[in-house]
Amino acid sequence: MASTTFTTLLIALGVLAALSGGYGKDVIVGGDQQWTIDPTFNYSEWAMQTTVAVGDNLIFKYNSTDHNVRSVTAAQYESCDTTSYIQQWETGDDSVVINSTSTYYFLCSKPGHCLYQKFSIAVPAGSADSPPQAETPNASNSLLPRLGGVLPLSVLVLLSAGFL
Ligand SMILES: [Cu+2]
Repeated sequence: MASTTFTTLLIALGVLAALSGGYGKDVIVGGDQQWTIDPTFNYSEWAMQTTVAVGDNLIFKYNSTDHNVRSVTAAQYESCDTTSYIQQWETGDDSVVINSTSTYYFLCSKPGHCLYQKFSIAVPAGSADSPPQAETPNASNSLLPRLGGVLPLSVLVLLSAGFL
């Protein structure tokens, strides 16, 4: 019985560790709307209501024949300049890793799309290390992807508990 209690404790600790950070969350750009052109959907508003931290992934889902994703400079973003870009994605299911605390600028470079299909998102300094405050608004969204991190950890804990 004592070892069962101990195993349970280990699993609880593992779950706690997985939930408390270290695992970036996946954020689907536009939510259910995904990445498309729709004059009634404001991506800037979506971005303002979305919290991202270093280590998170922005997931762009779209029809790759109709749209693409570009990260651009602030000036290119403001003027919808599509002559150049920092980076481009075009698979239709792209994962963009947030790897620095800065403001990211995204747009679709298909003709005319930038008018509605663009947003900037600020990644606040220190957001990767300040857990509760930055995470609260997305707590329900971030839980599911993180369960992926809990499973392997629990298996590890179970395995090691078997050798005790
Ligand atoms: Cu587009």
